Amino acid sequence: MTRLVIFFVVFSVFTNPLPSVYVRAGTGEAEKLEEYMPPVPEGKKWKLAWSDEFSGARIDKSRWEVLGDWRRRDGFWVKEDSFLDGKGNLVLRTKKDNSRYTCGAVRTKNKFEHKFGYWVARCKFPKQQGHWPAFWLHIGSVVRVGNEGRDGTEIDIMEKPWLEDKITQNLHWDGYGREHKHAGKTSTIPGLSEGFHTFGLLWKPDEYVFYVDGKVTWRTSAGGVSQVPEYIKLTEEIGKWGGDITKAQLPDYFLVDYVRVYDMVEDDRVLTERDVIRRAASIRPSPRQLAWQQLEFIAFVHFGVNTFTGREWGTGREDPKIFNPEKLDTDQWCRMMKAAGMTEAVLTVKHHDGFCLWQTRYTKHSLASSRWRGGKGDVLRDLVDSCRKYGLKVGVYLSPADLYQIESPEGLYGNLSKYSERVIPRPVPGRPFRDKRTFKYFVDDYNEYFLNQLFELLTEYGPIHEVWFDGAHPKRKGGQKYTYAQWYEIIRELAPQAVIFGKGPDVRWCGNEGGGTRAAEWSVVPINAPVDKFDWPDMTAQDLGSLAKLRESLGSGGYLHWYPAETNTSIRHGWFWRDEKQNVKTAEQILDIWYRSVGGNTVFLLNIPPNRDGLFPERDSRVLRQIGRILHQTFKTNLAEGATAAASVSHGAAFEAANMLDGDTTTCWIPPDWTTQAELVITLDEKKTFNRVMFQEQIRDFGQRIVRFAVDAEMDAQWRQIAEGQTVGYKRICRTPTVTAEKVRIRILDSRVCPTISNFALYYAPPIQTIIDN
Ligand code: FUL
Repeated sequence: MTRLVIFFVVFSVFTNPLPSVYVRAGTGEAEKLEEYMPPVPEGKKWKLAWSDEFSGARIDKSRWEVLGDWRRRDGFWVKEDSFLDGKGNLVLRTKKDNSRYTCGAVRTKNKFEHKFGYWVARCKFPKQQGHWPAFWLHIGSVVRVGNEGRDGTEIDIMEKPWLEDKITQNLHWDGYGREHKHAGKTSTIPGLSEGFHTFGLLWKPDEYVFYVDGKVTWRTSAGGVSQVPEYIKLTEEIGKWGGDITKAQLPDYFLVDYVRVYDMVEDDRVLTERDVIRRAASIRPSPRQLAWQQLEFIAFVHFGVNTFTGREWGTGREDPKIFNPEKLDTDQWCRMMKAAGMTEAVLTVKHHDGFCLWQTRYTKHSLASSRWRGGKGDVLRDLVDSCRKYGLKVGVYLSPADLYQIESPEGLYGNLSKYSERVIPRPVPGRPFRDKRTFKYFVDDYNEYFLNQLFELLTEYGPIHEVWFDGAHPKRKGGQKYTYAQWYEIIRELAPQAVIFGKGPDVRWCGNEGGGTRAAEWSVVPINAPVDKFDWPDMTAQDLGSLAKLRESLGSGGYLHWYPAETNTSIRHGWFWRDEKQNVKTAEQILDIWYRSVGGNTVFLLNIPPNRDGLFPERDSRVLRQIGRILHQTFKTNLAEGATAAASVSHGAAFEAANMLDGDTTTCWIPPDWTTQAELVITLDEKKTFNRVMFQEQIRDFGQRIVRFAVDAEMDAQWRQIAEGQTVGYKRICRTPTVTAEKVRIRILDSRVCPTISNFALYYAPPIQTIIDN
């Protein structure tokens, strides 16, 4: 920051609050705060023009240029001193590097240059002398002499060279030489040196208004007010103005939670109904979400020390010696999963008790300390090998909650360790990694532990397709925070194919553990912050995605996100095997959930807990075999094979009704836009008897659109309704009375923009008992 002679410095303790308009805003951490916005004239509103919430794992190079490495005043700007902490903050570090003093600085030059509006940053100050943080605007034309500051002014929204509760705000124009002009004001604000504070500038064509924490500190038109776009600088600088750096205890940190720039715009834009509908219909799954959805029916395996104690939640104080599944046979698990028609297995590699089911390098609290196979066994390795053999995908449940790390004296959870830059994976003597990639993260001990474990799981066990983050917390300690942005980043790097479930952006928990499903299951839901800023709370309400919900959210600055549901429940009463008195659901009960979940636009994750031998118990296995047989009997023959289809209306030759019968789920029937109702008649090659009607939307390219439908069968030359329902999405399966007909009709009663159907089939499900008895 340029700092020459300060001509007139006015000291004041400020007390002049303005009438304020408040909007809700997120911060780097889960905490919410009310953000001050300057009042706007009637008919105007603030619109976000640019921002960075610093919520990722790395500085966004499309927004910022990181400065360095070069000399700056009495120190150096070096790139490594500017980074994100994974908790939503930009960190500008000041450190001593041998004999040099170094610090961080970033700017938006050539990336974001803008004029007028409201500019605000939320910052937390360093604690040591000899250097100073600043939030300022700059442009090359500041050096132009003449025309005063109108052709470019350095605008210092905040500089704090002092350790006291005092900042200074300044303007510099007409260069930095003999013609240099300056105006400034210093304000004392009690409490400023602690915690986060906001520093704002309202830049109008004829005036600057400076704010601290939403209160005006200075109003001025000095220099005539810059009329040209300028860029943002966030910097640390080392020099005597800040005191004696040799007396500072380093490193020291300047944190910035966000920078936001708002424009004042006309407030005439009310979202029309069509705007909302069009937005909703434009949201589509990512390729990994689509691949996950196509898995349909997947297995959950809760296994660990709880299996041996009979507890649902362990304590973290279990002796690893109790883990001894002598007959463990993951081939048997996989045979049963395959028999049931499942496609993936998600194992609790670490449940809340913290005991690890793989050969981790990072804790003793694992099967390496058990008697099982002399401490050499690896449940995840066995499972991965079996899954590969049986053609199943693999997922890992890695519990963020960790009671062993909370309870044990050397535990890392909430141990108040300092955040610092660490290399993932941390090398462990004698246990080299084949994968030589490394990552640097600014983390504390527990987050480092978690990232190290993710590294092991995602590089040493072949492709992992789902990473399951549970939201439950039996206990908390030390205000432990999770650096989710870093977790997500390392997962994306190491397992780009994997969806992140639960506390993460890809797959939503259905909201209950009993196999409950929604009549209307929307995969497009509103979130009240951008994806990289949202904290993924559990969504348990019945109505998540109706048009009313979307409108409400969009109207208050929200976003729409493709966030499909996974229905999870256990075949047993409880997630872990307890004993053989434990209730096991019947095939009929499981199939009921299967129809509502797989046939209701969700993926069904069914838990089967192995017993103390390490086997799926016989009672559970029998049910799995029955389910598989029933599903096979029902779905082996598509009775609509050889049928023809006609639509009341189609959007040209590429989107004819025949597409829904061609066995290709990427081709589909579509009517013209804003045809929200339509009829499709499917004529079978002969009369058929059926009781299941299945159809799918083409979600890959067109998202989810159907709001309400009915299905009719033609009997005695009359259409009779046999089913009705709400959403379709990836798949809808209607269980209908058993009817014999040659023609079936789908009536789309309401849809967003227009419906699509990519696939249609009819099946006959024989009475369950006849299959079970055979
Ligand atoms: C919950 C956990 O607390 C249970 O123990 C179980 O793992 C279930 C699937 O998720 O939140």
